[in-house]
Amino acid sequence: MTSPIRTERHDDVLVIISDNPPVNALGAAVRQGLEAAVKQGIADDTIKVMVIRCEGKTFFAGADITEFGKPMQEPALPVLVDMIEASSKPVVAAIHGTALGGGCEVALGCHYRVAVPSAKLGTPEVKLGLLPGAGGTQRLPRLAGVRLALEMTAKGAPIPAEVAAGAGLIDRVVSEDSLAADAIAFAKEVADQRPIPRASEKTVAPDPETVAAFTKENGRRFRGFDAPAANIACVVKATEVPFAEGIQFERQEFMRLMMGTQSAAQRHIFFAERQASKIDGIPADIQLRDIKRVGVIGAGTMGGGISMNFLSAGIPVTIVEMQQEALDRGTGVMRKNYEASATKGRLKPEQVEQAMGALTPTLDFNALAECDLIIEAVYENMDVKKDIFGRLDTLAKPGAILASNTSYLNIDEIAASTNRPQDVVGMHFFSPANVMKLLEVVRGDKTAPDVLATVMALAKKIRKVAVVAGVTYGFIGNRMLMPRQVEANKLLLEGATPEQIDRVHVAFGMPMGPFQMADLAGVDIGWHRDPNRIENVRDALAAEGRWGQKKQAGFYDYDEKRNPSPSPRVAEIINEWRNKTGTPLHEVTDQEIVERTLYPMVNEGALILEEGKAQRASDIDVVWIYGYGWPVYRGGPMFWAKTEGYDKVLAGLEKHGFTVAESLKNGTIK
Ligand code: T1G
Repeated sequence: MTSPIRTERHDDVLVIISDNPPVNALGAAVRQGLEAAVKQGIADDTIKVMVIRCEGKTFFAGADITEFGKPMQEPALPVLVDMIEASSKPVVAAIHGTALGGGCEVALGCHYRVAVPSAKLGTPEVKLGLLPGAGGTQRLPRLAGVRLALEMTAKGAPIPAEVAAGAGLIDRVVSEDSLAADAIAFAKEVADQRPIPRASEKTVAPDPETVAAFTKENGRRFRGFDAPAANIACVVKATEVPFAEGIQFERQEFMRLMMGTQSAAQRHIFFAERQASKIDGIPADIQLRDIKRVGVIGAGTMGGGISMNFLSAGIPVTIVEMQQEALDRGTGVMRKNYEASATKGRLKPEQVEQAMGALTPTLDFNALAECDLIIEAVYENMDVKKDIFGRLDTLAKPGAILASNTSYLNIDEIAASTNRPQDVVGMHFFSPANVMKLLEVVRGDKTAPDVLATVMALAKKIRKVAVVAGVTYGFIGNRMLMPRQVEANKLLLEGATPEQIDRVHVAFGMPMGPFQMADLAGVDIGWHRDPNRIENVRDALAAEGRWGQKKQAGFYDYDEKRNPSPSPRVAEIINEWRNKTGTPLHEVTDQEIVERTLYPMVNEGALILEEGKAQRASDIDVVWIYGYGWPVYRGGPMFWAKTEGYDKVLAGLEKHGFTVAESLKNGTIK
């Protein structure tokens, strides 16, 4: 097998080049090739200096994650980085794309770093439940200081080359299109400079105030995660002990995290997210339809948010409404959202104008005739949607994709109201649609393969994580939400309180529990609006105007700052319904709440898979991580069920009388 590493000589400069697509992951062959090349450079007296650079779209994007959990082949990355740093001849890292994780650590092991302006450096291991395990936690603070090291390791966000240069991590920012030549020129400049700068030989002073401030600022963000604290502890160690001792501590912490369930879960989601974009049975190189202009029907909260995704990606949008007032309100909210991002420095004012400039608001439905993709985002009513798709059928251009943003309704039934069901697909965005990353792409019986592939590819362009769902009521996410809600409502009558059930879900790692979520979304959502027809606790609340946060009263009472507190009136209503339904009281434990609200979701997930309404179990995990706030360190409901143990889940479900999916019974969930 040819090595992914080759070398070139440029006078007395040895250039070591990695070509390991797609992201130059530091797999065994790359490490072995690098080791051999650096040793060659050191041994060759005619070589004065070395440059390490990569072909393709990026510098090393980290250790090869697919090797984790397998026997490690020599040299291990920490050993390789130490060897590069110990070299008696200077080594220059030439960086483009994203120098991430182990790739960033290789660069820190080099004596000098040059980069193109568009390059980024980062140590995102924390997003895999890990920490930089090849000396990054010890070299980074020594080169860039405590604060930046904390930002990069514990939060995992990459930094641009300019910022890295300002922090002393990059010695020169070279021009975008001449990295190879500029790196060689730079190498020649430093070839004879002595002493050779080694990060491990530098020191960094303790800075407890900065550490305390950083930890406090990020308390909420790090809640439930193991890795951030370990990253912080390693950076602190770098300020307290000699390099070798710090490295030992880093190694120990790295192995502890690597063996933990959290990292396994987060690595599962890393690959699950990428797997989700692959559609079974459709070739990866299928011809996609060209989407130059998008039409959106409805300028409400969803329509506006959906439009912003395309405008932010540079795709012009035609947005249609029935009344001028609704149109002005909708486009006004979009501008306000953009301006808010600009105020926070996330957008430049000219980008706001560019995005809003690409928007064509209109009351003329016929303007949609020029669109390549039309997304209907009106309220959930089948007749209204069928009428809209019937009209689109007559005016949309041939080959235009017709999509519905319905959260529940039957896409096949909607498609049947046209003569082009092959062009109809579901695109279920999550509110707020310009923020939430998940997109459920609903594949109808007749949806054409190129329509599905086009929408999945478009999702990447608008920075969404797309998952294919089949036609079933509520698709993947909402269908699994229903058994949870049914059981939560039952548990209220049996003796649990909204606070207890929500506390169990928050302790589990969810951003909020079912009743806090109901109050945020609106207790009146989906309510039949007949105050005389009271069939359950939720109806009783809605009939009393307890519609949630917006009314400062729902399952909780709210103060003017929207802080929730237990509601005596709600306790009364629950009590009334307990008596009305004759539901016996019993002491509800936290474990029972887990067994009756989370296990049924896993069961429903298994049924969805058995019915072929999801391609794979990992897709279900991606839906819950990106659409419903399931804690990523638990890997999603299906992955969690595996770590929990299918037998335990099965026993819990049977104990409470649930009909269990066959695949869960015999442990064959795929
Ligand atoms: N190892 C193995 N495969 C990887 C990989 C990696 N590090 N990074 C990407 N891939 C695969 C990915 O699965 C996909 O495969 C293809 O490459 C393209 O990726 C000791 C322990 C670099 C920003 O966390 O963030 O170093 O689906 O679709 O959108 O301290 O990939 O085509 O079969 O994401 O252009 C730390 C992970 C590792 C960076 C490119 N590094 N990668 O994004 O392409 S831990 C990371 C990314 C570590 C050391 C530790 C992104 C990217 P497939 P893609 P992209």
